[in-house]
Amino acid sequence: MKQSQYKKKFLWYKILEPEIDEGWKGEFTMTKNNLILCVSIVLFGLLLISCGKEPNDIEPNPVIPTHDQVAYQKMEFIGFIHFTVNTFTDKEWGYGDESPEIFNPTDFDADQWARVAKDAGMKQLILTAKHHDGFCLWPSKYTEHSVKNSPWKDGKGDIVREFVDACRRHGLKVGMYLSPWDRNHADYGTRAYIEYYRNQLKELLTDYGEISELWFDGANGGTGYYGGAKEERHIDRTTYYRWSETWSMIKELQPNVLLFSDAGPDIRWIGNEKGFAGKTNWSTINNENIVVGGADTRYLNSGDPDGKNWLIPLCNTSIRHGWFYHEKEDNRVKTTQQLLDVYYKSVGRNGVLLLNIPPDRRGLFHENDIQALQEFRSVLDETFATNLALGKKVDASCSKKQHPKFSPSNIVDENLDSYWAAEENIRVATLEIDLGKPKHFDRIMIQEPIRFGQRISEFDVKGLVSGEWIRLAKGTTIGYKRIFRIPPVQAEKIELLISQSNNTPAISNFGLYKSSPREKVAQAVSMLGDDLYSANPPEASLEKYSEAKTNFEQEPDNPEAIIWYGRRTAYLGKYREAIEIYTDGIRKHPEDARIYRHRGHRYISVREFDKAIEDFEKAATLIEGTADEIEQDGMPNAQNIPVSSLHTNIWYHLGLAYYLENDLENALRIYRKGINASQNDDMLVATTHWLYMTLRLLGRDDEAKEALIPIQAEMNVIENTVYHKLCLFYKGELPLENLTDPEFSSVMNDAMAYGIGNWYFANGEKEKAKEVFQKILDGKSWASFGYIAAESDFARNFQ
Ligand code: FUL
Repeated sequence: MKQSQYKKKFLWYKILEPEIDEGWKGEFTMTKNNLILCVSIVLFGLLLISCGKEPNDIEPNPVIPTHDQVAYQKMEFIGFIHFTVNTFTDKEWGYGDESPEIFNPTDFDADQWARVAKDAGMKQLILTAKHHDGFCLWPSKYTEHSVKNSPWKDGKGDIVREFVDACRRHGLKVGMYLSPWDRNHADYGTRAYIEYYRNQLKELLTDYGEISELWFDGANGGTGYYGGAKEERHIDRTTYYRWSETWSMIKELQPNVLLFSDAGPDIRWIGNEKGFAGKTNWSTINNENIVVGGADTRYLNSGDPDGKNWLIPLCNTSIRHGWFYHEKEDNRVKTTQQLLDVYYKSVGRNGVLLLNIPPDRRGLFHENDIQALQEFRSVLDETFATNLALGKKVDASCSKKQHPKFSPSNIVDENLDSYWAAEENIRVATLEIDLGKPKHFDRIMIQEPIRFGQRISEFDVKGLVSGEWIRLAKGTTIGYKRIFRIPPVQAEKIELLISQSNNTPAISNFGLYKSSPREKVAQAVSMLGDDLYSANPPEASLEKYSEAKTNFEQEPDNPEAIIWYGRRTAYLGKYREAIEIYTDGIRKHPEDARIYRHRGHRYISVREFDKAIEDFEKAATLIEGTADEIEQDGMPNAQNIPVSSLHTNIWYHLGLAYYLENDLENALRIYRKGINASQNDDMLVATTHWLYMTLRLLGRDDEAKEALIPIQAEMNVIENTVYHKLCLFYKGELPLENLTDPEFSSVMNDAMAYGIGNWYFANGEKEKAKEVFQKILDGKSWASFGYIAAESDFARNFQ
């Protein structure tokens, strides 16, 4: 029974009460009706006794959030506004000598900020009342370095006031960023500055109504104007600011304000400016030894299961590359997909997302930023519109006291206050949701009732798919909210298996969703800064993938099954997932060179060349002294004859990874090994082609020529005809016109085009090379080696 129904029952009793009293007041005769009434009263009394009063909540953990912290976490999404003289100087960090004269927004409108933020779903805005340059957006009486000496509104304006008023009009909470580092102030570095800083805090906390958050940044870059001294001033981060005194002073002025810094005391930095929380993310942490501006960012990123302090993990990032507005970034606003990615890695990992939108020189959010925000919001709303688990039947391995207050069905009522809890002293439990019939979904959302602390540290989600239970997700922490993006699946039952927790496990909500068709997952970011998405795979690849997946599920420890599952996943364009499959495989078979070789290949696809090199070097050590073996082809050639082997593939891809990193000496060393290991003409022409180009780029033209000697027009090349032709062209045995063959697939064309472009480049014809590379980049096959090489060269030479 749901908690709400349970409550209704007690209400009913209360309604009955006065009527019963009325009955006793009147003259009593034992009529049939009265008898029924008496019996009912007795029975009802017995029922009440048997029910007892509502049981207490579960025992809270030793470390729990305050009421205000829970409310803060529930906001989920808030906004940051970086606005100051930097907006007008095109800088990220002002030196501190900027004249207030330059601060003059032409069309300032704080209502526009608040309106856009509100529509995007933000619940609070934080403004840089003062950034590192020291310029104050309010007319502070403690400095002349402020709006009061700017031409804006003839020095009579107050950005902070207008900001606060606009937020209140739109129902947004207000936060302030007051940079501790002040590159303008003459006293920075002395005790007098701390006095100044505290006075400014007092102004902000007394003159502008309720402030919900104060943001204490940890940056100190040393140099600055410092009242004209123009020198470098470093402070001792552990002692200089005397934070605990400042924080106590603040809490006296406004007890409910929440304080952010690396060390809290209420909200902590997540440790990076991408806005990504760790997959394991505890809200608990030990802040005693955290130094503001000098923290271990990995510790901040994951929190600490043994932490004695509850600090809300705050994930801050900017919608643009910089924190302040720069016109040159107008077309580099984060895309909807990038914003969604940030959302899933922040809110979806027990964090609060703080997204910065920098106003431009008009004093307005730029149109491109607004558009990105609006689309982001609408996609998110679409994805989470329908919870497929809502109201479904839920069973649990056990529920505390078998009482409705802890009923498993509370997890599918979308009510954050109700929750399911296991029996006391139980740490391992299972919840099963019956969806009634198979449902399509690709997002899983889980929430813990964090007011009792964060408890769960290991869990699995399984789905009953075509009669078989398969794992859909696996995680460590949950916290306030955990969201998984999984490959689309159709399941009719779901199991949440909690295998580790530090106290009685409890869940407040569970949701399943089908993402908006406008959501995509970027597989990689190109070297030119673009998100790379995979196209929809053909039906045939999906079928083969399903087969490989089934095989893997039947034999999850079989290395062949792992490799094929990874390969088939990669053929769908899901390189990230493939990498995870191999990573899991490496955990099971750390000495199997093949799995490193395949993972390395996919690291190349997603532009993580360092990791690729590491994998191939490891594979190379593992194959030392072993006999080579033929590798089956995932996409067989016309004659269905596999042409590559494990050893040659390791050399070939390792050489390529070095080549892409422009580490040509190492590429050369490896390609020579590849040539030695080649046992057929296909591998020989392919490796020779890359070897030749490497030598040309190194300016070793004679050796390059020599490398081509074994390549003849008559060879038994089955698959790598492109490389064969290119080598003949390099040799001067085939004219350029004969190279472009319309029958080649685009992947092959990229390889061909890259060879030609690079040949131009090595010959000093840079413009022609650039043109060819650009053509490749205009195409869509971003995972082909020709494309990746063109991208790498283009980024290095022409950007
Ligand atoms: C950093 C600062 O240095 C940046 O300018 C920005 O304010 C960011 C939010 O914090 O530490």
